[in-house]
Amino acid sequence: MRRLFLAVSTGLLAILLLAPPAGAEEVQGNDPPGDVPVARGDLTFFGAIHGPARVDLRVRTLMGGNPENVWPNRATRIRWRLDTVFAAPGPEYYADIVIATGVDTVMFGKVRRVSDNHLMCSAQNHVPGDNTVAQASNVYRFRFLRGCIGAPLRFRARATFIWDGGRPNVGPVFTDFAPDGGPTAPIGTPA
Ligand SMILES: [Ca+2]
Repeated sequence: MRRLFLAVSTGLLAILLLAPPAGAEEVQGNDPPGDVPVARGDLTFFGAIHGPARVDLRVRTLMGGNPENVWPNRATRIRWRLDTVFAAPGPEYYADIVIATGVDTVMFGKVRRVSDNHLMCSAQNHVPGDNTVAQASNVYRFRFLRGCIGAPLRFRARATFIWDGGRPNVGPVFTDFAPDGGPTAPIGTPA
């Protein structure tokens, strides 16, 4: 069983790290380990792909795990800040990976418009569809239709891991940015 699980897990990881499709533009980079004191909230890599149909966002962390099992609360999240109107300061959209607790704890991906917090698109772990969210080992991926962020010609992206160590909104919160200096260069329109 252990060997089977490992094979499945490795296969999923390979899918998560696939090269961008033809006609897609990708920006990626590394982030230093150890710049926040929580290994599971410590970004070491980010990659954002602007594909012909979808935006594909991936991060790696120093230590991985299924958020449904290892994230402490609903305030802890991976937050992508997506800038689609460069003349206006700040991001126009957030693409978040979060957990929600009902009968079970479930990982969700949610795209929200910053101006009014409107939910543009969502995805649920293990549920196939136009928009998907997935985790394998220490890779976290959120993939969604371009229309979820208004189908811009270009966007700039910045990943954030927000780790809330205590009860939500109580106690220390550790935030790791990638890139550190600000959002990426514009990621161009698909060919
Ligand atoms: Ca880091």
